Amino acid sequence: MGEVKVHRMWRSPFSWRVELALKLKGIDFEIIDEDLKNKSDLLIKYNPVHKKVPVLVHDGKPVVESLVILEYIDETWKENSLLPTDPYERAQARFWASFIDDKIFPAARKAIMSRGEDVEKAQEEFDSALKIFEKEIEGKGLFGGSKIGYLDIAALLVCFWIPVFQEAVGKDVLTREKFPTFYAWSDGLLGHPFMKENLPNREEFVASYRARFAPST
Ligand SMILES: N[C@@H](CCC(=O)N[C@@H](CS)C(=O)NCC(=O)O)C(=O)O
Repeated sequence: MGEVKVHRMWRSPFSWRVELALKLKGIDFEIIDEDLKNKSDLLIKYNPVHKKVPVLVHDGKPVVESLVILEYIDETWKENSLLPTDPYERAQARFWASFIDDKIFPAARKAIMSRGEDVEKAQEEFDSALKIFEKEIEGKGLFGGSKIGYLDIAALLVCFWIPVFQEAVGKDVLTREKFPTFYAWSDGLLGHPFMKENLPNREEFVASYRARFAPST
């Protein structure tokens, strides 16, 4: 198995992806908490391009970018596979994971954080990205079938973190009224026994995000 370390920040949703994937695989790992306001020399050495968490260090070798790390984990430890075996389905999973990271999450962040004239435009961008995703998940269960897969882990960014983030900031961007199909799917994922056991405590998360992001009024 070798030595496995994860440089992370507790509040980072991208870090949680890596921790959850390792737990699904039953891999023991050491957590190294990073202070992102004062990054460690090791973090900068391991991730000189982006200088971000998470970084997985396997036997001294760093792997960066959460989606790349998920694939590395899946290829290194074969038990409980995360990606589908079929090449077309694998390609689809990668496509939707990138869509979540490149379109849905930035649009949500913008919609939650923006003020004034930008609010409406940001919300429209988010709505249209989420409607596209809703079409993909409509009537479906977990992407991993009966178990959690790569895209389920990637999608936690939308299912868990966006609702937490919006609650902390006090701005409803992703509501049950507007996106019932999404929430029906998301409730299934968050209600999975593995997620219930391993996701961080929601209230602690809201409090932490509130302290970090809520407007100081
Ligand atoms: N695309 C990256 C995003 C990672 C990311 O944004 N990490 C944040 C914490 S959530 C970070 O390290 N930020 C530090 C910085 O921007 O200086 C991934 O998937 O790993």
